[in-house]
Amino acid sequence: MSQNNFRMYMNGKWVEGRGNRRTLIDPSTGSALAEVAEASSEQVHEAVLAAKIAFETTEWPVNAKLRVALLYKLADLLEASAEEFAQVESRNTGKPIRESRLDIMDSVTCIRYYANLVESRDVWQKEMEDGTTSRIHEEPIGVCALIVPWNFPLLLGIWKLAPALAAGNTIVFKPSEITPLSFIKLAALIEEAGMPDGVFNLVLGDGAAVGQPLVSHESVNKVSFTGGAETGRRIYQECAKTLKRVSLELGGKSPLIIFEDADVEIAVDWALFGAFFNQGQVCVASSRILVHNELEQEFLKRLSDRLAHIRIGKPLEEATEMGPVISLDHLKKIEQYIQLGISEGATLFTGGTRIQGEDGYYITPAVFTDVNQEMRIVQEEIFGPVITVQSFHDEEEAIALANGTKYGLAAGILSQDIERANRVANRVQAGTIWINGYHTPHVETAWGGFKQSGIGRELGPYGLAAFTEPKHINMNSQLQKVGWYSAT
Ligand code: TXE
Repeated sequence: MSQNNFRMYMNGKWVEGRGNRRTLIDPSTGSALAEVAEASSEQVHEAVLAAKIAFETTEWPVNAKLRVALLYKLADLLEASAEEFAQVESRNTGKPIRESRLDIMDSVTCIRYYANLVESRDVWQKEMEDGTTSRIHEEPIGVCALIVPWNFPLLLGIWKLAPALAAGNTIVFKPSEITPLSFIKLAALIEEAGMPDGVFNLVLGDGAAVGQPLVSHESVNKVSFTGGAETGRRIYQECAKTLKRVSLELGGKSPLIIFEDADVEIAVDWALFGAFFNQGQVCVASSRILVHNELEQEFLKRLSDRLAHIRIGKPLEEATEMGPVISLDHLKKIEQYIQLGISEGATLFTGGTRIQGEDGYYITPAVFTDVNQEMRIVQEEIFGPVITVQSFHDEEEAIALANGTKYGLAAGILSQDIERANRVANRVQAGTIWINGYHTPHVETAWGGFKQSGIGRELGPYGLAAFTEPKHINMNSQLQKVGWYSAT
């Protein structure tokens, strides 16, 4: 790794943080991975200032060709070092290497998508009934603060960075304080791609010392945040003070509905994938399984057989199917939820125990049965390998259970009756619904939540719109009198 590794990138230079020092931990061993120097609040201010000056004085906001060329170059550079990035991501987060590889390739695809979208976008224009012409320019917003969590450090960052840059904004980027390594590495590629100074700035640090001064800075025009619901609410309030534009992606409690005509083997396969990908630390994880009562017993039996064979292991080993969770604090939080479920009267059907002799943050996938809709383990996001299984008798009950939380991020429906699946999809309140599938985020579409899962959408044209100000220009080609008031 280069000497730039654990530094920040601001105004085209690598700088040493003057704030807190943090030891990053390898979640698969519990031992130190790296030392990072984080930003002081003064350095946050310097980063915002650099972004503001770059927005006001460079050609970045007005030269789409320059932006498109740079994004294509960045995608090529990232693709060329994909395996290195995957290894860094797995070391820092604990996710199995095969999952990190997917994240990196999805990141490359996303950067290319937004380069192409901007390259092929025309200005909307129309002759109006009154003889004037209207056109709409999509202008960048200005300085954008992008704040991301630890579960998909590179990919969730790219979902914001690629459209924000493509639209012509300048950026102050803050990764999670516990998983900054892949974005530090990406900053080196951004530099290599030839980014003008000040357009992209990387600050390191936690929410209190760095996130808060960033979000409240008067020169930040837009905040795009992915993370916990509580933090999201706090950021929304802070942004209201200066009417900053805000996008929030805040997680969920997503249902997977399994109808009686589904093949049990296939249903279990999707349930495992939906619930335990990335150790269940996924905003759209299918943490609530809703299964038709005729199928419930067979489903549970097959589920526990399959769970017993999941290969839990070291993130960099090719055979590993599940790694550790992100941190000791998070492991304890998951365990507290498991205790809560038991004290609420649910049955811990299987799993939920630490692996003996392991210093890493490993826990076996947990399944709760005998749950009801009011329990906190059904209502609250646990964000780990813990699922609840509820049964239903008919379509109406399935829809009521699916919609019965404050969240509305995603849902899955498994059925051979496509007409019914579409009917149910129309009534489930969620930003993404997979019929006979789960998890795949198609970059051309939309990603985000109904209800308290957030505000706004990422990906597709929606992701670009989140970083633009539409400007309507109406033009009369001749200067004529309006003639509204009587002549004297
Ligand atoms: O998230 P935080 P945490 C959920 C999940 C998890 C819980 C807490 O349930 O258990 O949130 O996780 C930055 N101003 N999700 O504590 O605090 C912080 O430094 C500005 C769901 O890790 O929301 C980090 O970069 N920034 C979620 C980012 O916000 C602040 C993914 C996320 O951290 C800040 C992750 C502040 N005041 C957790 N406080 C999803 N939607 O997928 C913190 N940050």
